[in-house]
Amino acid sequence: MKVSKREQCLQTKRGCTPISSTDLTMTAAVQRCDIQNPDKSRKQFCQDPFKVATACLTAFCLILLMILVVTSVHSGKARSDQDSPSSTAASHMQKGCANVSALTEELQAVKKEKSELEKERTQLKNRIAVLEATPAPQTTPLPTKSPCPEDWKHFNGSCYYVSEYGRSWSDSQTNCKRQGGHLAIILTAEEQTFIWNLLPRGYWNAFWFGISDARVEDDWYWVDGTKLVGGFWEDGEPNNHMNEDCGYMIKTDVLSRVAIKSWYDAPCHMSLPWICEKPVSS
Ligand SMILES: *[C@@H]1O[C@H](CO)[C@@H](O)[C@H](O)[C@H]1NC(C)=O
Ligand SMILES: *[C@@H]1O[C@H](CO)[C@@H](O)[C@H](O)[C@H]1NC(C)=O
Ligand SMILES: [Ca+2]
Repeated sequence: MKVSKREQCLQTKRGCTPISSTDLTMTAAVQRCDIQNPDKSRKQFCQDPFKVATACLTAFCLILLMILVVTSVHSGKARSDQDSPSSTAASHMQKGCANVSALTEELQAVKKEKSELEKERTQLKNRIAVLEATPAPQTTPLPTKSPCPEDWKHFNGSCYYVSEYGRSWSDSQTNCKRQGGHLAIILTAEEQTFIWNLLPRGYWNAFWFGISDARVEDDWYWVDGTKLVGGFWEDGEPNNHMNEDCGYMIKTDVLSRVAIKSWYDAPCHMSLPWICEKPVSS
């Protein structure tokens, strides 16, 4: 329905004067009270429009204040609620950062160690390669390989052999010659001891060696024609007890007997094991 300008004007004139042209709700309220309560409302409401506005504003202000208070309290509470987790999170972050730097340092240390170990590994590999390149036969067979044939023992440039069965002194010498040697010629205590240590112990284990006085009694000569000087005779030997012209040495079960007092003279036809000697690799 269209309200004419005149009618509007009349209504406005009849009612209260509007506070402002924009305050339409107020105008409407004023118009309503005009209709419903023409006397009382008009006096309370419309006669004092400024009071109403003040009340409205005050209420509005109070509401605003309340809203403000409530929101501020809410947000404050929320902030305080958030505060502790956020602060712990921050500390966690700090710790994490510290941990990260610590771990980075550790990682670098590990990397350094790794490179050093790799260096060491390559060095060791090189050493192994060098060792493998050098002829191994030089190192291993030396201790095992004797300059002497099997069953012969080496000492000071000579090889020594102890027979396992008996022959006469001259047959023993023949046997040694056939093997490229002679009955043992013993010139030093060391040589005597070395040979003696090769011999097995027994009740009266006797072994021919290269000495004889068959040509002239009590004139002892080695098989190579050189004259005996000294010797390692047992006390009281040689005694030519039964025309004994050949020399042997004993190694008995008596532990107190010694190598350098082990020579005896005996009949040359006796069958005894013997000791051969020959130079190294002749
Ligand atoms: C770093 O992390 C380890 C576990 O990964 C933890 O035990 C240690 O307490 C942490 N250190 C810091 C400073 O956060
Ligand atoms: C080793 O042999 C040499 C030459 O035959 C000799 O002069 C030396 O006395 C011997 N040494 C020993 C300990 O028998
Ligand atoms: Ca004799």
